[in-house]
Amino acid sequence: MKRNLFISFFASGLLTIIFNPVSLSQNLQGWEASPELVEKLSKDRKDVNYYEDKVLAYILPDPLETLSGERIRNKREWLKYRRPEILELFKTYVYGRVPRTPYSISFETVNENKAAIDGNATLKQVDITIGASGKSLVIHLSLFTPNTVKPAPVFLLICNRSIENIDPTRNIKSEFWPVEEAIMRGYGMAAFYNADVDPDNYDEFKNGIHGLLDVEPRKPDSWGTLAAWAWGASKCVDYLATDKNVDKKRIAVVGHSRGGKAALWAGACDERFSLVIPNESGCGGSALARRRYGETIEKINTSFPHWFCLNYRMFNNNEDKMPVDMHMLMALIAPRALYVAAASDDLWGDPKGSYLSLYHSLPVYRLFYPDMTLENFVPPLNNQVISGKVGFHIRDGEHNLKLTDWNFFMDFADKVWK
Ligand code: GTR
Repeated sequence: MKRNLFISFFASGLLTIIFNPVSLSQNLQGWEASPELVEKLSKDRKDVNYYEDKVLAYILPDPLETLSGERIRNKREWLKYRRPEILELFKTYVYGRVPRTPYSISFETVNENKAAIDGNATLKQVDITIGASGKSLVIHLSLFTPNTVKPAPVFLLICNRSIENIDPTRNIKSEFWPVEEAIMRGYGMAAFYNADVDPDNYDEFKNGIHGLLDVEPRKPDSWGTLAAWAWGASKCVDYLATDKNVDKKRIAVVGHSRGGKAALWAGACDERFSLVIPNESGCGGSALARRRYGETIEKINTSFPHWFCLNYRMFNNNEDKMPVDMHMLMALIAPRALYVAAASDDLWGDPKGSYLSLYHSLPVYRLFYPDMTLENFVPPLNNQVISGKVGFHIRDGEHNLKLTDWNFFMDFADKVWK
């Protein structure tokens, strides 16, 4: 058996990862990208790397060493010094900072049905109205809670797909938000549509919540659209925490792809989320940027100039200069629960880089739970791995959020929440 990963601590405190290009055999140790798929995708996009052996050696910043070179030795030091420092780095260089503009917030239940889902659930549709600068916007939150479990743990989905995917009437049922299945398992399901908070296009930040709160001229670290969606998820928790049907100690934030990036950032910023689930969130989400595998910072900043703060562009083709990488974003979730999911055909989103982020967040998790361990290779397809407060699966097939993924999320929640 070949080892594909060596980890060594240098005197500088930098965590060094050196990849050996020899591949692991598929079934012996874990998942690897299908060579046929790699060939096919590489033919279509010559400018994108999908070959594992072309991933160059890289050095990850050490989550346990402060910018001034001090070693973090325990959870107290982590929470006091390094966690706030890393959070600031992500605000400054990646997602941007929420402006301090004052705003009003109010909640109105516009529809309530205590006999939803064949009498098994209560549906509430709540308008969350945000007011500022003489303008207002409404986040339409839908919430189903099981009638047999009160208060119920709840999954909040940041919906980045079309609004039919979160149909509160349940005339349209989508695997993207499988309410019926969750209710049967004793979980509540909440969702909001990301565009209620901020439209997903480059509009010079004139619309959505930016149009209300960005009263000062924008700066290189002003928030982008992903941070706006994450903020919207927090406004939903402001409401959920007031609802007697909801167990406010057990609220998860879930997102897929761009919604997954926002979910991860929401989880980092808002400690009221006790479980954070980025599904196939790839570049700017769960995947280590320094691998430059699939989508890269330069590509994402070009295609989606509104997602991140301007400072993030400094790292276009310059990933090694970033003071953070995504393992540090995951570390911000500790000691809370974190579940990372990937899909085998989604090489654009770098499944392996997503798993490695989780793996390299463990030194921080171990400050809280010393026994947590993970293998240093991606688990086999459709196998959930759980260690303490973290979990991972890679599902076979396309880039999507499916019932299979949700079932794994609920299996994980069963363990960490119950
Ligand atoms: C892609 C984008 C990814 C991912 C995806 C999605 O086009 O490059 O980063 O966010 O969209 O949201 O489905």
